[in-house]
Amino acid sequence: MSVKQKIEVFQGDITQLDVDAIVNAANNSLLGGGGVDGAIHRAAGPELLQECKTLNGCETGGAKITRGYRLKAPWIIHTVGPIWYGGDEGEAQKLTQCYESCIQLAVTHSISSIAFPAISCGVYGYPAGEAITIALKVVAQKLETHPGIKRVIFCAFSDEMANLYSSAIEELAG
Ligand code: AR6
Repeated sequence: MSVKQKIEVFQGDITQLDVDAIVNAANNSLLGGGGVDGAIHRAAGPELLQECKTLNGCETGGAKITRGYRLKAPWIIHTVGPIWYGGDEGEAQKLTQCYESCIQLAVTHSISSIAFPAISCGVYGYPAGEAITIALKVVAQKLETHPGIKRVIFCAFSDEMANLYSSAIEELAG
């Protein structure tokens, strides 16, 4: 199976997905927030916050894993994307690290299917096109070296995001 065949787009609510792990676009506290973070905490239930309180937060670009509780997904990988300050503050490097950190945790937990939201593309203001280019590049590279990951879903909330993901996937080789 080619890398391209392992990647798909889903438009809708990430909390509904039946995958081994969904990724949360969290903040440094890991104690919840708005956007996709709020949706994940609501859907997973209060046990998630209890576990998150034991994690001591997470640095930007890093990732930490918890159980999925009431979600279909048994795991949640929480990562913290960079806030967009215009592009000269290492945003691209930090966003790259987010995807790398998530894939690394997926590998160590034998996770074979994973869904990503558009990390940093909401409240944190990262330009969507640039963020999606980074997401696709890092994930495609990592899939080459980690064959245990069989399926990656990019979860778009809007039509516009879904179209951006689809075009970026189209451009992948193979
Ligand atoms: N399913 C999939 N995608 C979603 C969902 C959902 N249920 N809800 C929103 N999105 P954001 P960030 C999309 O703001 O920019 C939180 O308060 C949304 O349309 O959730 O990384 C955290 O606690 C957008 O495309 O995350 C942090 O403080 C994408 O998810 C801060 O926001 C990410 O938007 C993180 O900001």
